[in-house]
Amino acid sequence: MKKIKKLLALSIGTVLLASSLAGCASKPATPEATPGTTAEATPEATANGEAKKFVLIVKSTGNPYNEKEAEGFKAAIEEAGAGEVILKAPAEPTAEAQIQMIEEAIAQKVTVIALAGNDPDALEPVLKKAMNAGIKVLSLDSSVNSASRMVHVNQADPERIGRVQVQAISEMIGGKGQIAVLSATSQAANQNLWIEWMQKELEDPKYADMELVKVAYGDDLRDKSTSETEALLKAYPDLKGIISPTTVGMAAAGKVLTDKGLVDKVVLTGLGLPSEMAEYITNGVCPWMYLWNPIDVGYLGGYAAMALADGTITGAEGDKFTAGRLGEKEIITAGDGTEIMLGDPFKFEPANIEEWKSVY
Ligand code: RAM
Repeated sequence: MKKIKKLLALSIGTVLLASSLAGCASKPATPEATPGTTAEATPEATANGEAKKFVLIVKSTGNPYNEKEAEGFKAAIEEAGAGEVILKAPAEPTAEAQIQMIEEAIAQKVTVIALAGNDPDALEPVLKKAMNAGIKVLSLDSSVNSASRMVHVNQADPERIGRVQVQAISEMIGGKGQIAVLSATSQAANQNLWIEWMQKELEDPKYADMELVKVAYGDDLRDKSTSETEALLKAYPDLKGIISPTTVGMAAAGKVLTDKGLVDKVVLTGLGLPSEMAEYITNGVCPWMYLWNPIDVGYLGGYAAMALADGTITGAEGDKFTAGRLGEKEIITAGDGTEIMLGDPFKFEPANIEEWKSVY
């Protein structure tokens, strides 16, 4: 049996308690055995006798974060024996590419479409078409607008995710100097929301000596994220720090700063994948960073998909379901829609990065 480690399920209460002192959970739970290793159950069938089909469309290919998310989604559906899993990833992180995949899923008469949206609004017509055809739709990781889905699976509180990254960089640079943000695409709902919270945090007078000079977009593409980092360094020779709220941007910026020998001159923090960032946490380019478990984002999405498919939940506030090893989850209202919250971001630093780099 394939041996992939996973996060021990933590109750939200435990995480919040652990995080209340540090602003974020400082120590992730201990890694343990594989998700989805329970004996395979027989797939459930729909009323017409066909196996239920669960589609996951991630943002794009070539991003290990998305692969981990897909791994968790697949593990959830398979351990419950709920039906067929169809994993899709467009070559580019665009709405157009996802629209085409959603049209295909509608034609295949799938049971559920789960997706990390590449645009909050552009997918609305095609996702409404899917829901009108009886397909259950949910977003995870990156939300689509509330008219386009029944519920959203949120990795962590966007306000905390945004604010904690500014607090971190301020501590790293002594509260003084120019900073920049290296984001994913300009349409990504998750990054855009986190950046809004960063900007709100920066309004606090305690950051009066810090200046956000630019938000650059690497589009979650390695090459573009690399060239955008280089462009930032060139345009702002006094730059003191980069916040990258995307795992792709983090890894690219970590490499650029390392290759240019900028350790201790320009610091990096943000949302990084331990497997990609261990090197840069160890060499000091990134003193510490944050993330949640992307396998769990997918796994929770998988259980939410099954609960929508069998009618346990409709996406309404107060609906409850059991998400496998993550335990009971309740749907809450957030903004003008509803969502299911995974937990709180973890802090990764020299003391725990070795333990986590082989997990995700
Ligand atoms: C990238 C993607 C993903 C985001 C993480 C933090 O992998 O943009 O959507 O949640 O970074």
